[in-house]
Amino acid sequence: MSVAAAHAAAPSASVTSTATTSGDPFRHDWTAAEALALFDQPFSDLIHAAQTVHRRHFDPNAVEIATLLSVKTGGCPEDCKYCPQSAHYDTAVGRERLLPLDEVIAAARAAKANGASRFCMGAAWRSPRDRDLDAIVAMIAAVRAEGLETCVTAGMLTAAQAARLAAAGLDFYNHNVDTSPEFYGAIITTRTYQDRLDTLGHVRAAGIAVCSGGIVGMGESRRDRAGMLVTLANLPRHPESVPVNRLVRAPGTPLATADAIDPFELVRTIAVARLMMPASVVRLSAGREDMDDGIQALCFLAGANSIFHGEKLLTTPNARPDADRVLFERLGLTARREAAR
Ligand code: SAM
Ligand code: DTB
Ligand code: SF4
Repeated sequence: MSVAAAHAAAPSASVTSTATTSGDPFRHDWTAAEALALFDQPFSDLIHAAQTVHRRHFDPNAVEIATLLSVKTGGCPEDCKYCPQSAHYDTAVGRERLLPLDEVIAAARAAKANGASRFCMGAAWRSPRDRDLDAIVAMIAAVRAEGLETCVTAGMLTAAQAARLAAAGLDFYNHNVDTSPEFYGAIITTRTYQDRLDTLGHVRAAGIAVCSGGIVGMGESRRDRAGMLVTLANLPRHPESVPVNRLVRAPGTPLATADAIDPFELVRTIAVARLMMPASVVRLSAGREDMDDGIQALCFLAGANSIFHGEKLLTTPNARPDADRVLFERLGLTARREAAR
């Protein structure tokens, strides 16, 4: 199906309606077959279509720079098979304490000095306890005071917890659906897909911008990648940010020896995300450490317009900052400054 056809297609009678209540101009009634048809196009057609849509909504040469900091590392009770922070697996990551506020502020200053506009704080929790939130609220205030957008990812939230984070001024909450509903059970058993959707609903209802995406390269099929994007695009509003992570195969995790995904399939996933969620910021997220510049350039061409910049992701190495600077120069990319909402 061409993009024009995909965008013009009337909702099929068989579609379970998840149509928008927000009145935005975008589709929220995608079927898996439609998403798969986008993936199945010849590569050049797909990239051309995605770049065309990208240009309607964004400066194609501007890429948002976000920096990650793990504020509470390791010892997580969840069993996410990809994650080096899960207490279920014997990995190089140990359980650490919650970072003190002054260390968070120092990291935020360094991130800003290195060009970041967004500072994302991650905690290896199933869900935060209320006293954990006290610390997170203080971090949000301090990072905002440094002139950075704030993002937190700390597991499942109740409606009341989301409201508390909103009152603290949090800009974004990251909570990924990770994969399709069908494949999810092969990756995580300690919380359900619906749990994730419930948290996203609480975040949205609280007025915090939603950051939600997933991981490719976990052994899922193309249909699962399409299904993940259908879940995200059929939310009542598209997430403002959509991270697409390429699995970091962390030693000790059950996915340490997963087959590497074809890099063109990552590019296709970004392109289809761009087509289905035209105005969302799509982040080429984890997995850039050993990604060659040509593939990264194709990801930007396909509509990716955000990256994590800095030595480290949460616990694993990121692409080297000096390599990012050279890549931006070679491609004529600039840092995207405006807020994503
Ligand atoms: N504990 C919280 C949660 O899972 O909601 C927040 C932190 S968790 C590390 C955030 C996200 O990082 C996960 O949902 C997953 O999508 C991504 N992630 C974790 N380990 C990864 C890996 N090895 N490769 C790629 N992405 C990964
Ligand atoms: C997201 O989608 N990717 C980031 C962020 N949200 C929190 C995390 C990537 C983690 C990669 C493995 C690690 O460094 O532990
Ligand atoms: Fe815990 Fe998050 Fe890692 Fe899952 S992804 S094990 S919830 S830190």
